[in-house]
Amino acid sequence: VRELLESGGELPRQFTRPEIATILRDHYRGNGHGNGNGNGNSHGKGSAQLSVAAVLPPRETGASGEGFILWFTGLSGAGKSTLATALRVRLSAERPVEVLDGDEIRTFLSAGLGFSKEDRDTNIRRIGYVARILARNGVVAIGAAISPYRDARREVHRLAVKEGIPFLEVYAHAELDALIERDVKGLYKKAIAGTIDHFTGISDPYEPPEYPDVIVETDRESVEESIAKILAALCDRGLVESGTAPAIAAMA
Ligand code: ADX
Repeated sequence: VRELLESGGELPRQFTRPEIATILRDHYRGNGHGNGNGNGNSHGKGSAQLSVAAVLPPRETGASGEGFILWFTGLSGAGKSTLATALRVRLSAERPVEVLDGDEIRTFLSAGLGFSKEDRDTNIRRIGYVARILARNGVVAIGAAISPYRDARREVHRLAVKEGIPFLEVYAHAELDALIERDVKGLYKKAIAGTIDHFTGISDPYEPPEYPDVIVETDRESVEESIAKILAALCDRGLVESGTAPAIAAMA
C-alpha cells in the first residue's frame, strides 16, 4: 500500500474512500500532509508516521460490500450465463462483480481441458480458486459452469466456507426436453446424433444439487423472475441491500 501511495497510484476503492486516499497519497508523497519537508520521505524513520491501518475502514461486511461467491450449476443452455450477466448488470452499480463463465474460462484458464470427469473437476477447481481470490478482495464472484459433479461443487463450497467467504448455490433448472427444443448452440442436436461425446444430460451425467440455496426454473420463469428470486436469497443472507430485490421484483 505504501509503495502504491508513494508512486501516486490509486488505491482500490474497497480500501478506503477516495478523499481519504487523496490525503494518504499526499502524505506519502510529501505534499503538505506529512512532515512538511516536501521530500516525499515523510514516513521515514523518526517522522510522525501516519498509520494506514488507523484510517482504513474495517473490512466491510454484509450488505455494505462483502465479497461472496454465487455459484450457478445446471445443464448447458439452462440460462446460467444469461442470469450471471443480468446479475452482474444489476449488482455492478453497487460493487465490483466478475462472471466466471464456463465457455470463456475454457478459452483461457482451462484451454486444453476436455469433458472427462477429471478435466471437468479440474475446471471447476480452477474456477473455484479464482472465485475465492476475487471474493476475498470484496468482489462478487459469479461462477457459471455446468459443474455437473456434486463432489467438485462441494469442494468449492467447503473451501469458500473455510475462508469465511459466503457461498450461494443456484440451480439453473430446465427440463431436458425444453433444452433440446431450444438448443441455442445446436449442441444437443449433435450430442443426440452422437457427433459430440460425453455431452452432459445426454451421454454424460449431471448430478443435481441436493440442497441448493435457490432453484430457478428457467424454462418457466422470465429472466427477471429468476433474478428476483436470487436477489431475494442474497438479501435474506444480508449480502445485498434490502432495496435491491424489490426493485427487480417490480420489473418482473
Ligand atoms: S463443466 O462441466 O466443466 O462445468 P463448462 O461449463 O466449463 O463445463 O463448459 C460447458 C460448455 O462447453 C457448454 O455450455 C457447451 O457450450 C460446451 N461443451 C462442449 N462439449 C461439451 C460436452 N461434452 N458436455 C457439456 N458441454 C460441452
